[in-house]
Amino acid sequence: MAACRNVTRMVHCGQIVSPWGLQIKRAASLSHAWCRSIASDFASRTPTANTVELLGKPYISDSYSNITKKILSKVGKNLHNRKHHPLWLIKERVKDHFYKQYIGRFGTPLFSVYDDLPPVVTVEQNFDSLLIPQDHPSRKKGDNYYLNQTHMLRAHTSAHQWDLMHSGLDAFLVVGDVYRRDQIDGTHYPVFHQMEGVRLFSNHELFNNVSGGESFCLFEQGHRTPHKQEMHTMEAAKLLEYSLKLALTKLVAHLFGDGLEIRWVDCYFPFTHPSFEMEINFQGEWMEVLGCGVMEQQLVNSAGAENKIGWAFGLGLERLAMILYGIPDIRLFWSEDARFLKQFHVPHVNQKIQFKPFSKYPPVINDISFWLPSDKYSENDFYDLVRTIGGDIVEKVELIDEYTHPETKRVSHCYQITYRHLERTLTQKEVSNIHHTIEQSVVQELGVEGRF
Ligand code: FA5
Ligand code: MG
Repeated sequence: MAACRNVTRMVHCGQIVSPWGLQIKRAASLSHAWCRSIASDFASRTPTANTVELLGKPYISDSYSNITKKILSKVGKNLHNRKHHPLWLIKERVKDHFYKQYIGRFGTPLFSVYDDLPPVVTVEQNFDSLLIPQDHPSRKKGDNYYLNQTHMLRAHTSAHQWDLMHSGLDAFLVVGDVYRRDQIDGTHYPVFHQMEGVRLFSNHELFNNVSGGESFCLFEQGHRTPHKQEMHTMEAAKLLEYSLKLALTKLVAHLFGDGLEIRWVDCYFPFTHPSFEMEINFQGEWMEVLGCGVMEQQLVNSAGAENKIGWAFGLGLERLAMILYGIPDIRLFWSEDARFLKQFHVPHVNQKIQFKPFSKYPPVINDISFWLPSDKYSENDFYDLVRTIGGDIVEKVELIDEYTHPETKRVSHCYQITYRHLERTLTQKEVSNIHHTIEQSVVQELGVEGRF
């Protein structure tokens, strides 16, 4: 117990924050104009007008298709498999931990690792297989990148859970690039990398797992580690929760060592119950690094593992690497600048690295205001458009003012766009050109009325 206190300080804050709930508030479908432009953008690089070829396979475009060229250009980069890239390093560190910590019956690693499953999945894999209802807001076009009505770029590595369980696996990790239309700031990027972990147990295995290992103070602040005797009477779900939090606490303790401040936040996923997110205190702010939970039995059963129970987690590799190596901005992971990449050329994956930022170049900040259209408007459409035109020189987009006209009831939004190049100083002229293109496009594509 005492040793544990030095490793991490756990706070179960009990507050209900649902990422899926947040999406409910933000989600709205794509405007038709934007959709059309993406489709034509798309068509220009395809063999026939309405087909796109991705990773060697053709997909017929339809009204769902909304993948931009910028996003397409990231598919196949596989940063997590590029030796010495920080995402590769962190993947290897986590793998190393799981290999050493969990040994199977024959002395071989318990968890098998899949890090090259293609990112194109069916809508069924991404949603239906995980019990996500047809009308769930996380399916919205405004939040995802669809190839067409049946195929999409995976929005999470959970898209592979069902298939791997169905193939008979009880313990596995999946690492891959995932794609989401999301807000723009230093910790969100439309393409990022997740690691999924799934572990299934028989009742007997579960009891041995939680009562056999060393005790770890998961439940400070009014909770405590249960005694072995008590475990006999605990419900399987409680034991699973304990086993899950134990595994994840050990992982972050292995990665970060002493002095890390973490907390568990209750949340909601359709495929786990109970569900939690882990947050880590990063430079004075709480940063969410993973989602996890006890797997819904209906899901486990449907994958053919009726005699098993289990837990799963999905962690954001960029977020963990940012904390571990002190990387201040998520865009840096895509940098080809040797001043960035060279810092991760270390002989051993567990070697300590503290990223030394090269000088920070000055930002250029411009605002954009417009009246929203009377019909649907989605902030994610706007963010996607800004990212498509501005690329990685856009550091942050913030809604700084929202105004409703007292008589007409029309709503106006004012966003502040921070432009900053990671490798050089931007000129006001080049930013003005980009900003002007955004102004024009936002009117054409999203049907807003400019207040420029
Ligand atoms: C999920 O994606 C769930 N599939 C996780 C899960 C797996 C739950 C298994 C239960 C069982 P969430 O949307 O919270 O959950 O994303 C997981 C992590 O991905 C986040 O904690 C964060 O670290 C990372 N992440 C999410 N969005 C972004 C983004 N736009 N940019 C960078 N990292 C992100
Ligand atoms: Mg989340």
